[in-house]
Amino acid sequence: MLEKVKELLQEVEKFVSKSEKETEEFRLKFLGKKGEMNALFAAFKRVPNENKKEFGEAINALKQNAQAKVDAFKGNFNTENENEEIDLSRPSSLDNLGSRHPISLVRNQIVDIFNRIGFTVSEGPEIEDDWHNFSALNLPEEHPARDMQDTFFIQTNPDVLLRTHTSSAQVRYMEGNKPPIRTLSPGRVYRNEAISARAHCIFHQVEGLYIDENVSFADLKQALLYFAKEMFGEKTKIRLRPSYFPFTEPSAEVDVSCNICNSKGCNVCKYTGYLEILGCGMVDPNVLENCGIDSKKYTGYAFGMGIERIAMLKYGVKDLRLFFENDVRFLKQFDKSI
Ligand code: 2NM
Repeated sequence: MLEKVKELLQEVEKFVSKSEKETEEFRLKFLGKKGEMNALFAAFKRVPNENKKEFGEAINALKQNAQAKVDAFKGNFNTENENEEIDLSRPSSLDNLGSRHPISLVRNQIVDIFNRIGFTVSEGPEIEDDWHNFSALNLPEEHPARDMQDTFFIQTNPDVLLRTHTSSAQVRYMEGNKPPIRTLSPGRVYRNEAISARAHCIFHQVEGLYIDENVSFADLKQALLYFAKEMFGEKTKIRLRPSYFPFTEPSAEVDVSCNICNSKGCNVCKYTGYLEILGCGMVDPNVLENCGIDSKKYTGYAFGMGIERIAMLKYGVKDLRLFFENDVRFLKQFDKSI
C-alpha cells in the first residue's frame, strides 16, 4: 500500500499541465469523487493500527501536493483555443506598438544625413565644467551666456553647470583626438529661460565639426546645402547671413527656402520666403589652440542647430512645449517605424 502512495506522489511531482483539460483530468484522477485520494482514505480504515501514522502522513502529503498542482495550473490556459496548436515562432501582435518621439525621429534623420558624408557621433556629459562649456570655446568672461540668468549653475560651485550647448562635447573630442576630425554631437542642453511656445529651459541640439588641412568656408556651405536638400527636399535652397559667435570667425546664420509657399511668402516664413535653421562658421583659431590643435596647420568648420526648431518646421508643430509634455494624443501621430 505504502509503495502505491509513493508511486502516486512521484506522479504528482512530475505532473506538468499543458492545457486546462489536462489540469481537470489530473484533478479528477486524484481529487475527484472516484479518484485516488478517496480510494486511499477508504483503504486507510483497513490499515493495521501500528501503520496508521505513517500511512496517514503519506496520504495527507499526497493530497496536499495534488491540490497544490491543481491550484498552480488552473486558469493558466485559454480554454477557447484548447485544441489549437500554438505556434511559438509566430511574431507577436503589433497592435499596441508605440511611436518614436518626434525629437528622436528628427535627430536620427540628421545623424543619418551627416553619417553619409563621414561624420560620426560623439557625445559628452550634460553636467559640465566652465572650461568645456565656456573658456575653451573662447567665450569671454563678460559674455552674457555666462550669466546666472542664462546658465544653470550648481548653487555652491560655479565650475559645475548644465551645458548650454553641445559644443562642450566637441571640445572634449578635440582634446582627445587628432585631425582629421569629423564629428557630430547630438544631445540635450539647458538654458535658464522662461518657458513659452518658442522657448524652453531644456532643448536638443546637434552640432557638427570638421577639422583638417585646408578646410574652407566653401566646404561648409556645400555640406550645409547637401544637408538642407536631404532634410527638406531636392529643391531646397540655402542663404547665409553674416552673424557672430564667440567660437567661430567668420560666422553665419543659415536659412532654408520655405517649401510651404515655395519662397513666395506665407505666415510660416513670415512672408520672407526663408526660414532660419542653423548657425555656423569657421572654428576660431583660439578654440583649436585651446584644444591642443595646431591652428597654423589645421582649419575647421562647425555648425549647430536646434532639433525642436527643425521638428516644428518639418511637422508643423506650433508650440514647442508639446515636445516635453508626452501627451500620447500628440505622440501617437508620429512614425511607428523603428
Ligand atoms: C553653432 C554655431 C557656430 C560650434 C562650434 C563648435 C566648436 F566646438 F567646434 F567650437 N561646435 N559647434 C558652433 C558654431 C555652433 O551653433 C549655433
